[in-house]
Amino acid sequence: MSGVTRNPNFAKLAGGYLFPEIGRRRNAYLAANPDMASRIISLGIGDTTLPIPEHILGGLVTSASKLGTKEGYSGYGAEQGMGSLRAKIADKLYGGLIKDSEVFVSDGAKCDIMRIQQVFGSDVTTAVQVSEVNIRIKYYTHTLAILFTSLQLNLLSLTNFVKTISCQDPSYPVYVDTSVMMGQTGNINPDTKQYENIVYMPCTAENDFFPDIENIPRADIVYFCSPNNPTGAAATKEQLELLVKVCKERGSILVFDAAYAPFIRSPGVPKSIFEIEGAREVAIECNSFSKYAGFTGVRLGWVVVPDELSFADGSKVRDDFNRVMTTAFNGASNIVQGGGLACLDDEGLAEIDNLIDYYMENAKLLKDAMTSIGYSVYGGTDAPYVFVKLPDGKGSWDAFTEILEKAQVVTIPGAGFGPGGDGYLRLSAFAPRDTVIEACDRLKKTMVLPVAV
Ligand code: PL4
Repeated sequence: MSGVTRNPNFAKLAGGYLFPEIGRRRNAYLAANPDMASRIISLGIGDTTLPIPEHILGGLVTSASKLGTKEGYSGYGAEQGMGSLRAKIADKLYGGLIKDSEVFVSDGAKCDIMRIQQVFGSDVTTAVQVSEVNIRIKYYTHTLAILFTSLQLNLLSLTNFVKTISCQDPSYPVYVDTSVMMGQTGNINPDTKQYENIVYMPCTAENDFFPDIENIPRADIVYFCSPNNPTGAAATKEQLELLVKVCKERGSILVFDAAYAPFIRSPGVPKSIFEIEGAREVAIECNSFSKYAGFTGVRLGWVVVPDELSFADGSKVRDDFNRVMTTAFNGASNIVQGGGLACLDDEGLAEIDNLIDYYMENAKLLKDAMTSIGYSVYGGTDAPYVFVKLPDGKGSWDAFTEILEKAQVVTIPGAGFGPGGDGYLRLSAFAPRDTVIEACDRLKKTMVLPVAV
């Protein structure tokens, strides 16, 4: 045992991270039912399954090959990413709405969320209140002795959170879990399953998956993901205009996760928060090639921090993010950035469209299957996730277990994304087509509802 005190924030975390927990339960089921191993179908973790298409793969291969030549070899690169890739992202994906210098290329959106957290810091002040000190003074012949007979320190409501954060409920668990690790929150309330000092913004079928933002308390940092994981809801232009307006009025910073932007097919739905007027003074956007191009294992993402975004003292958020990137990150792999450049060629963008068409056809099959057996189903039109409403009173972890046992299909319980997700199941459309068809068939046989929900 070391003499080092454990970071108390880790003790606040309620259980393990969601996705390994899904894997643990699946493995426990298989350990008890080894004959089912070949039947398992995963509609669980949102991980891409199609191979990387030819042109994009060519970009990866070419940049790897260059490293074997004297002329093509490169070592450490700029921590912010290759100038050519930053420029191409700004041009091809933002059509000039942002500048190259505002793009920070990275190893993925999940890691960026933690790095953004490091910019905000824990900002927790702790005070120790000395409530009672009893001092007795005794006088000896040659000595004045002061004896502390009792010293009582009271730690009463001593944690004063200077910053507050807010996020959609349900949402990708990384926003909440990293906030807890950073010390931005208090403990979890066992009844509500919500952490102290997080403003939860309910997003369910009842409010069409968009929070009543004007009537929700202010927070310093607002996390918002659209198209949303897990609900699959993509916020409209009007909704995002309201979100930006409210953040601006309240002096909040919006962290906008657009990792599923390429799945948006509905006309007029924004793919970036910077399509909204005023967002440059309010928002940071994180994004990723993971779901665009099947780079979940390759690892490439980016963050946009506009020049206009500043802290209360007038200092630029961009400068502090740059400080984190240069100090704690050594740049995305040069091989991978070559793949990113190929993604943004016309041929690469066409290949990305084909990948997304394939996954969206899967989403349609899943949606149709669940609707045909009586469920109310959301998402799946502008996002690769289908969000299924369970019958009233049915917990999402129970439904997860039942489907695993009856159909050998792995899903993700909505409760894993926050208390607002209980009563729903998330189905991922990233599985291979034949397994999606088979999963639909099994779900239709085993999950049929007597009445529609
Ligand atoms: C499992 C809203 C998936 N082990 O790949 P990245 O880091 O560029 O992007 C991760 C990411 C960022 N933002 C949102 C996401 O939904 C994701 C990926 N989420 C899912 O099934 O919900 C993969 C989860 C992976 C993880 O923990 O991220």
